[in-house]
Amino acid sequence: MPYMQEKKKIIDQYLEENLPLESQNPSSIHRSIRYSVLSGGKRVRPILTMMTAELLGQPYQKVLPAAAGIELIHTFSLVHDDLPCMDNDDYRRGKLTSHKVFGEAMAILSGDALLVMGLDFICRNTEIEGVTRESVFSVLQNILEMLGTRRMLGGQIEDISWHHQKENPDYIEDIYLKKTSALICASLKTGALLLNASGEQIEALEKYGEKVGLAFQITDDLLDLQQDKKDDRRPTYPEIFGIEKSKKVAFQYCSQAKESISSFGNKAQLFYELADFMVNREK
Ligand code: GRG
Repeated sequence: MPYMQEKKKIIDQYLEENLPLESQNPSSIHRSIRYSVLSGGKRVRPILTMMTAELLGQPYQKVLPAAAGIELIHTFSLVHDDLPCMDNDDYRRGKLTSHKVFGEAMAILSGDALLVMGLDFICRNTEIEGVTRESVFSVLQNILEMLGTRRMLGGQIEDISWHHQKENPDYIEDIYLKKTSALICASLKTGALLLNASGEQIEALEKYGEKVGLAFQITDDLLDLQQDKKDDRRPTYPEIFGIEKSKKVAFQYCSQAKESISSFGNKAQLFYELADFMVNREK
């Protein structure tokens, strides 16, 4: 999707220029932060924030600091998810994981720093002309709700305390809504809140985020299975329900996502394309 490539470049450049330099003290943590952030992520979440601004007829520059902040928060969750006490992964985005390169203590601390820095970047959105402090406060409230024990953190807790009698689609999808859809919804709602979208517009974007998040996570599981990447904690969606059913369900969520946003008419074209990208991607 050329639109995604173009926006990815913008967000990569913003991060490159706004993250503390390695030479800045304490340089060890800044080195590990830059290693994890500037390592080729798809930037789906900040792209969604920028897309929301454009959907509302506003320039993406109005939401850029907050969009970058969300990418930092996402990176924090990946660094902690990869730790030996969680997923115990050696590779992320095709490179050694943070704890493999910098050690466990530094990976924990750089995750912590990324969360704090992400919230700080969101606060910097008050410096953008036309964006009110009140709207930034609402964004922070929403992000904190989406990260908390009833959403992303709670989803991660359920994921690590998995037991087999819970192998039913509703239960797994509830975990996915929390650990994956929540931050995707927050990315969309951030753009909407900063630019004063209406209640109905916010509701449509949140529905889209929930469905697209489910499609995205089930596709993630399918890609892991294809690459023979095992999850030691629990069987993944396709391992329980089979590859064919998982693909079918992912496509169903993709079309439900598109339906949820149809009230925007032709202006939502990129959102339809992004939903398709979520289920057709190869990484
Ligand atoms: C929220 C306070 C708080 C703690 C975090 C560790 C943790 C608790 C949550 C982890 C949640 C997690 C890793 C969810 C998986 C989400 C997911 C699909 C990640 C992959 O996203 P991509 O494909 O990755 O967008 P790239 O590399 O492209 O950025």
